[in-house]
Amino acid sequence: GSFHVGDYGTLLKRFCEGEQQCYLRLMEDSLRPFVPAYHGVVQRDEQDYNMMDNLLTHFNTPAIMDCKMGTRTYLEEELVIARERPQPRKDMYEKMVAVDPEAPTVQERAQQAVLKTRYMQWRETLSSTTTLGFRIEGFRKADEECHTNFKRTKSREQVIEALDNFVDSNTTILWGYLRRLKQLRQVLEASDFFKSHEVVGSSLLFVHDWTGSTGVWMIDFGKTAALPSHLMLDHRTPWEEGNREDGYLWGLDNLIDILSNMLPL
Ligand code: 4IP
Ligand code: MN
Repeated sequence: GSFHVGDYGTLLKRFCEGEQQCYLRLMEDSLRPFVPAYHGVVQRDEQDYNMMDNLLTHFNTPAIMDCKMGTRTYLEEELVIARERPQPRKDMYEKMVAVDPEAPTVQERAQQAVLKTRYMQWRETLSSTTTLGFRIEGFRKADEECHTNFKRTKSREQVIEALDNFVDSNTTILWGYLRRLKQLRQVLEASDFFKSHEVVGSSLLFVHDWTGSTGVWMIDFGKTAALPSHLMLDHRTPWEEGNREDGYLWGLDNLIDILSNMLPL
């Protein structure tokens, strides 16, 4: 995989320059408490890695969940490339028919391949990404297998069922997550980093354990891109090609609303 557990509570993630730039800026931003601390680049067996805090260190056999945020999961520049130099992908065709044999078009079936942007859009509308602005990618509860069967988890009811399963209906844990997400929203709304970046394919990592500790952090900035200096995003305006909006805050609003409604009044 692209991860290794490093020494002294750190994590090594395969080096990506764009992600490094994000972490360097995030360490100077008000969002710092909501991302893993960044410790620079290290080399292992000829491969470079970004070194960061392992967020699980201070938990006791934690449960973890990855929610991919935003209404769009590919970059605008990937759309441009798809039009100028289309590169149909057989691996994505295979992933598509494995979930829904009816999904490919006649032309895609003939090629046995789909464009990446087409695959990503299909994943967005099959899941809750388009309708809620986030999707559950997977979770693992303490001493359990990973649950990653959420490609078709789309409706509000399906999302609630999955979240309730993840927290074992524990309202203390739910309160902890809700409080933290509301703090995150406040900080995001004022963050210089957030205003000036298109945040695509980034996840929120949820962590809790049986002691009742909870935490949520922003992770995965491989497709988070700095905007031209004249442009700023509000992360709620619907995306139209060219405006670079990502729907991140709209998705967070929906997630907060859903968790609030799962709690007794
Ligand atoms: C994956 O699709 C995820 O969207 C990956 O995003 C994406 O990586 C992969 O693109 C794509 O195949 P499934 O989740 O349906 O398997 P993430 O890394 O956030 O999970 P990118 O490169 O877009 O980050 P390819 O091009 O790496 O295959
Ligand atoms: Mn991810």
